[in-house]
Amino acid sequence: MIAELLEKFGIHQAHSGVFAGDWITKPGGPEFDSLNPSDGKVIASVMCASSKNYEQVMVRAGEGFKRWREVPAPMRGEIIREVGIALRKHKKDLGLLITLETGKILSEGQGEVQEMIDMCDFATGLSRQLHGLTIASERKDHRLFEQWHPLGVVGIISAFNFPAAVWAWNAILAAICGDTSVWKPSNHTPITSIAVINIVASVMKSNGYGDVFSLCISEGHLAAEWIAQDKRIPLVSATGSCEMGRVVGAKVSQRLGRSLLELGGNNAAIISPSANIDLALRGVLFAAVGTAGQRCTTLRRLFVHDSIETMFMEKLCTAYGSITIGNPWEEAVLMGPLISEPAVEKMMLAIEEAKKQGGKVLAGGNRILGSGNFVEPTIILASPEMPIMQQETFAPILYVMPYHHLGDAIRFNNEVPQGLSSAIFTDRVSEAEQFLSTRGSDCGIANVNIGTSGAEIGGAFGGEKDTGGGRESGSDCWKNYMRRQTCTINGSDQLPLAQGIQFDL
Ligand code: UN1
Repeated sequence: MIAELLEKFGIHQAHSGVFAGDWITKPGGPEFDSLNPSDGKVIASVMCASSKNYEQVMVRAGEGFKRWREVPAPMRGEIIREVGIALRKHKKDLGLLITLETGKILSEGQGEVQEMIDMCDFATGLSRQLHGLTIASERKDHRLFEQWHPLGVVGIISAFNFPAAVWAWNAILAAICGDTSVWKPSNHTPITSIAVINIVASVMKSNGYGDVFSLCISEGHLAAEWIAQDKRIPLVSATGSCEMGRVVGAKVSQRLGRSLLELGGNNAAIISPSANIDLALRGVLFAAVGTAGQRCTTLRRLFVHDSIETMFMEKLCTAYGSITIGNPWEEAVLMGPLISEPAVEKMMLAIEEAKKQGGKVLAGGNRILGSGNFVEPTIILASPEMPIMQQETFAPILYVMPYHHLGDAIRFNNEVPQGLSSAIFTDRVSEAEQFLSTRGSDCGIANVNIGTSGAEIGGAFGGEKDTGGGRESGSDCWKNYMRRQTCTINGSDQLPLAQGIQFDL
């Protein structure tokens, strides 16, 4: 089954992890294995880039940029439309591969490919809308306007949990904008990145632009460092932990490059006494347990009004007890494994630490013995003052806290370093509005009667504070991938100066 799936993507036992318009068949770096988190077995191995191979990638990406930027944007859109069609054809298999390598359930694996397809459709439409403003000039017969030009080679550093969709947010938008990109994926999910490149490269090649999307898998973080330090890369988009973002952001800003950071979240939801309880339960369950708690948007903190706390928590604990945990390839399974053994250890350490700080485990709390990185989804009764509340543990741990005044719950929501996603469940307009007001949630995403995760691609995605401030995917995020040029044309035979300055001889 696995061998057949790999065969469909042309992946053999040891595949090159370096694509520079073509696969570099024998790259100079070491080889490593991608492990199936459900059983610890090797899926396939990958050959890494040496610094010399990285140079080859950058040279091709740079040359590719010079040709690609000349293609009119709507024509680029036509080609990206074909990429979307190819992804539709491979949706089932690519989704299965994502499930295999990340451990996310079947439906989420398919959803991730859908997110890529949505990006292609969005970008195709956008290809006719990369427009700038015309601004009234203060000078007679002058025309003041903005135009947007392609930026160059964009660096993309992505995480294991969305090994394909987050690449698409960045690479597809970058391509529509006339940029080429070099991708350093997570070393937990190299096979998915090879499959993605295989799908898109065949479309790009048949259109004569095979070097728009490149890939550089390295030993450890090496390629991320190469990208962060590389002056030829005007924009580095990085998704991952706050620690990673601090290092990458500092390196990129040191050379005065731009970075687009989408880092950790520590997302909260508030359950008001007026909430539709069934809806809130379903929203909380998907946000806290979906993807085994390994989304940056995962619900980590829950503030429940004290008047409904006992009832709500009973229902939630019952629901947790009925989650089917197991091999994500099986239809009925709702929660697969964590990505790695160290991830399980981190979760167990966090639970121990929470207990020391006064937390009480209400559900779950254990690893599941046997092969694979399986754990029980966990609920811990906590209080906002516990230091562990400030930190993101990338695992299905939900801290629950009662509140009395909505103002307090909003304050707790905001009193963490991260600022990605937030939600309130309420049927009272005044509560929803308070949550969305300037005194409300300080996060980049604020939802009403929807959980914290599962954003559509049409909106701008990202968050404030330690989440890094970047915005990716929909809305006007394309502007990140272009350079803005302000132009003034004097159509008169006079030379009036702005601000009324006189400078005559
Ligand atoms: C991430 O976890 O890095 O909103 C991205 C969501 C998904 C994207 C998550 N569309 O949960």
